[in-house]
Amino acid sequence: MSAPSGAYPLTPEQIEAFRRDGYVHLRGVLSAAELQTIEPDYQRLIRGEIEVPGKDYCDMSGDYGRDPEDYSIINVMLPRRYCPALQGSVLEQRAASIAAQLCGPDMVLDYDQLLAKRPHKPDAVFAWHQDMAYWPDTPDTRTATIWLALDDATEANGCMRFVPGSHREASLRPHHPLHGDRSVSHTLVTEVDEKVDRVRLAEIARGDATVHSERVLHGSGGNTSDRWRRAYVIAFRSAATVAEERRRGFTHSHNDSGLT
Ligand SMILES: O=C(O)CCC(=O)C(=O)O
Repeated sequence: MSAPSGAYPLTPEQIEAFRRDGYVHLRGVLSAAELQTIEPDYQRLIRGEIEVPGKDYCDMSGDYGRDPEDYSIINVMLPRRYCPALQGSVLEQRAASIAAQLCGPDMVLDYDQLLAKRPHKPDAVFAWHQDMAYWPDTPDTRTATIWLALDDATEANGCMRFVPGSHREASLRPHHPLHGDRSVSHTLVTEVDEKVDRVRLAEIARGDATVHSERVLHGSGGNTSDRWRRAYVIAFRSAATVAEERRRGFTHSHNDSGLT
């Protein structure tokens, strides 16, 4: 058997879908065998068996005060920092290949994140938002965020949902902190009116990924099923943008002193 390749060649139709809709669904980004190379570390991180300091281990649906046993959306920020064994994984290689084809050869890994919804958690809702609302304003905003499904993601367990084309709106929508104050919870939320905004569910299989841009409206519903909904997120931005973020002290850690 040949060694796993880091490349994931995209079709012109997939590149066009990303440009038109602000996101694209890619099938079979990792095989069953490749998923098994990252899953044990993923599990150790979400179970709290690898130390993740402060607010980088939190609940994206609740406030920072929640007991970890009660987290509905377990969020691990920057897993590759706290678990260096993940660095250079086949997922990182595929994600880099995808990002370069969608956004250009100067894309570099900006941050990674694990988002695991526990079964039977109807409140595991990831609020509607545009990623750019979370980030500093920089001249070059190009972003490819790879969202890999470790479980089949369905409406019942809280798959991603998007408003296709919303990345082309003239300005970002207004966002406000979900729990009133960013020191209480990192989460921001904006309004989506499902009577006006056309919402599309991204029901995808284990090993598939969606890739979204920095401005497309997205979020996800609660988990009413008896299964986990686990995702591994890796975001790529231009080398110049990442350098500018770091210059401003912005690392995507929830422990950064200034949150935006
Ligand atoms: O996993 C989710 O439900 C939301 C993820 C998300 O908003 C993101 O990766 O930008």
